[in-house]
Parts: sequence; structure tokens; C-alpha cells
Amino acid sequence: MRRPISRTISRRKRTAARRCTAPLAALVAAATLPLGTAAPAAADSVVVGGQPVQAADSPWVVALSSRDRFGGTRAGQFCGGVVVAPTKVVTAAHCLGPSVLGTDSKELTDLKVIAGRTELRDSGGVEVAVTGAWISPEYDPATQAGDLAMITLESPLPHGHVIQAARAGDPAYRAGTRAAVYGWGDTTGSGSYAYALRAAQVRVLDDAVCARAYPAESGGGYLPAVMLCAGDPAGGRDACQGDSGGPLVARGKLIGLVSWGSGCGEADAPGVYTRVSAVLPEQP
Ligand code: 4AZ
Repeated sequence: MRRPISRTISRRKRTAARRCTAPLAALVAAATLPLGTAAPAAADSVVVGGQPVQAADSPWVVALSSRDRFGGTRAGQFCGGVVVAPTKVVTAAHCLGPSVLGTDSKELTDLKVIAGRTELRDSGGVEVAVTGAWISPEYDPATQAGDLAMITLESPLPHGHVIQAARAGDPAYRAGTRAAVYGWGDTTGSGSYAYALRAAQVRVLDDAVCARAYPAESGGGYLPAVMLCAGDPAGGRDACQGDSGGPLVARGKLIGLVSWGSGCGEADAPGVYTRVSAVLPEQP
């Protein structure tokens, strides 16, 4: 059986602790974090078929961390994020929801952004506290439409960390464009979470290909207005669990956020990404 939304087959099967009851609305209403209380859960992690990269060479990639909830072995990393302004990080909305954080998701007291750190066991880079989170009003947890959240940092990161987001119509979105996805997620599809940042080279795929891979059906399907898909036609290169919220970059610009997919790196099951140009509000 293959269902179109990996949230039902990969993200959610990861841990029962993620199946939770806290309404996302509560999180949205709490425009200002703190979120969460301590409860162990597996990290939402991977890049399959990638290679190691240095945070210094891709300084806009950050890790979202909660040691309270995910433990300290990998610095509490549970999702990726992208710096779009000195105090603003975008990530997947689902990263701040119950499917990732578990129950009591509205009160995570130790949510941090880790920037400039390649290896999660090192102490390099900076850890910045989070003062607020905005969930896109377009986010629909049932379909993953609008899977984007914006986090406000307590103190600014240097301008060198910021990546520009591609606007609608940018050639970076064209099918066939080479792109790279970054993260500390599962490198195998079977729960081998990376300690060091990795990137995989993929290509932006045609909407028709994405729609064929994930036909509309009850509960999900590919929605080209708010999603794009990317992969390696032969499989093998993809984002995976734990990479969610991390960047898909093409032509030096942010085009997508890791959102969902069926498994990781399987042929004819490309990774699906939030179409940033459609969901991110215009930057000032
Ligand atoms: C996940 O569960 C997930 N292969 C993220 C990305 C993909 C699959 C699953 C894409 O977070």
C-alpha cells in the first residue's frame, strides 16, 4: 500500500508520541511561543543519497532544537529551517504541530535555532532562543497545503546567514532546474539520523509528474499552487524524516521547504516541498 502522504506512513509511524491531540489552533493562537513540556519523541530527521556539506558554505540552513523533547544526543535537532531575515527563520508548519512535537505541543520552553553548526555534537555556531512563531493561515494539516511557519529569533543572525526566497515565476521553479536539499535527517529511510549536515542534488519536477506520483484522493495529493516536488527520476536522492522544514535551494535562492513524500528516495515518489513563493509573505 502506498499512500500519498508520508506523514501517514513515515512521519507518523515514527513514534506514537507524535500522534497527539493538542490542537494546532492552540499553537496558532499562541502567536508567541514558548511551546511545550518535556516528552521523549524521535527526531523528525534525513537527506538520502547526499553528501556532507559545511554549514559555513550554506549558512542559511539551521536546525530546530528542543533538548527537552528530543534529547541531547543530536543537540535536540528535530527539523530544519532557513534564515530569510536576520531575526526570521522559516520552517514547515508541521514541525511546530502535534505530529512532530507530540502532545502538549503548545508549551515547548526550550525551542532554539542552531545556526552555523555543521556537526550537531560540536558546539560551533550559535544557539538562538525563539520569541515567537507564526503559522501560515493557509496551513491545512489534513492536506499539508501551506506547510510554512515563520519563527522570530531573540537576537539577530549576521546578514551573511540570510538567503533570498525566489518569487513566483522565478526560473528557479522551472521543471528540470537543479536544486539541493539540506538537512540533518535520516540518511537511509530507516531511522539513521545524521550528526552532520548533508545535501542531496535533485531536480525540480514537472507538476504533471508530481500529480501522477501523488494523485488527489481523500486526505491528500499534490497541490501545485502551494507545493512543488523534486527528486531524482531514478530515486536515491531525497529528503527524509528530520529534514522537514529545511531548504530546497535552486539558482542560489530558496524555492521550497521539505514537507512530505512517500518514503525516501524511492523511484517515482519524489519529495514534496512547500512552494515558498506562494506561502511566504513578501519580505520587506
Ligand atoms: C518526513 O516524514 C518526510 N521523501 C519528509 C520528507 C520526505 C518524506 C518524509 C520526502 O518528515
